[in-house]
Amino acid sequence: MKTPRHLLAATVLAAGSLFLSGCDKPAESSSPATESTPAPASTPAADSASAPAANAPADEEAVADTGEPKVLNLFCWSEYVPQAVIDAFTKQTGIRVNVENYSSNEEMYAKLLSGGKYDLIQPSEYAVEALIEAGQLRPLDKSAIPNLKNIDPEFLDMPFDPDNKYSVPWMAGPIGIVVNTELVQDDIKGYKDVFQEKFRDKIVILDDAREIVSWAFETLDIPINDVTDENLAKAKDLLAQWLPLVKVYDSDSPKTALLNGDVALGVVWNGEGAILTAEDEKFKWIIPEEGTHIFVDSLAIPKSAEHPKNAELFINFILRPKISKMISDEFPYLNPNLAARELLDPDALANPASYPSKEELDRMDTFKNIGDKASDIDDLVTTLKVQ
Ligand code: N2P
Repeated sequence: MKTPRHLLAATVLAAGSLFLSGCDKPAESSSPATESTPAPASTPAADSASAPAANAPADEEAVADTGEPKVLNLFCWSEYVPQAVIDAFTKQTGIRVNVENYSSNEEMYAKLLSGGKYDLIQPSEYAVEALIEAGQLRPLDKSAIPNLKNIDPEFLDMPFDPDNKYSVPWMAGPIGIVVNTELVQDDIKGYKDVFQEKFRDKIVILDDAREIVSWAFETLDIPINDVTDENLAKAKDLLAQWLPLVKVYDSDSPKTALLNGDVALGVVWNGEGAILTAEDEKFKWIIPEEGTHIFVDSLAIPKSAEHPKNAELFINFILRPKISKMISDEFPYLNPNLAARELLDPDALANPASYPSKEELDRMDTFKNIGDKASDIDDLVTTLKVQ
């Protein structure tokens, strides 16, 4: 039976050198991380940073002083890194974390290559692949990340980053459908059931061009990485029917429109689906029968990072079982940290949105870097959205 690793092992690295055209020319303007997360008043002084906080909510493992200025510029997906985890890190290390969020890999890639100064980023598998090909990542010092041992071997040594030279898995999961069964009585099985005229203005979907096109490909039985002009033209015809039906595009918190009752159906990240189904049993999670893919999001350090050792300290910190559990408790994606999973509530582990069955995983593909075809996808969806 296939597992995520086997699925990924079956993929072939794409040859494209650009992730999104137009992003290859670094500009003068930079996008520094915001300083919206000042150190709390109780932040320990630099010389006491190696002492664990007295009331730390997590492991009491000692923390080394990296010798770098006490700053970490973190550029991460929205709704993915709990503030409590950042606060615990600052409390234990004295390192202030500046957080800037993004809503797509393409946004992250463009800002990084435009000169953004970030110490740690959170790319998905195809973005890791693109960044490695572009020479934008810094090799990890594994001796600073002993907690890597906690990660499920199935999520290590994946084809997008053999031997985890540059990246450490954060969370993973598929995209799926959420239905408010109080508002929709139909038996929804796949995308074709969601995108129907009768559900016009009752649908929320991710605001992510690569995702949206992949759903059309899956419906048309086209491999999700086979992004040719011909296949994009086929997808365009289908998306021209689908997208006018959508009420809300939201990659940050698609659950909100469903919780508010603004919409009745969604195509969302698995963590969002898990929150909804745990919140109210009227929400049902469905793996689309046409197919879906599994994303594997990682932490990685840009080549241009000014505080790479602080970044490695953060990576090792979040790999602690209790810290990783804090992440899962707030953002219930598929956690590849086996030591953390042992600490999770049985209900959390039984949530089918967070943890798909082997049979479901068996059918999931993964995105690969498609080079400058990414800009064709972006253009296609942008055009159709304003129709
Ligand atoms: C979290 C977004 C998940 C990213 N808000 C999926 N690659």
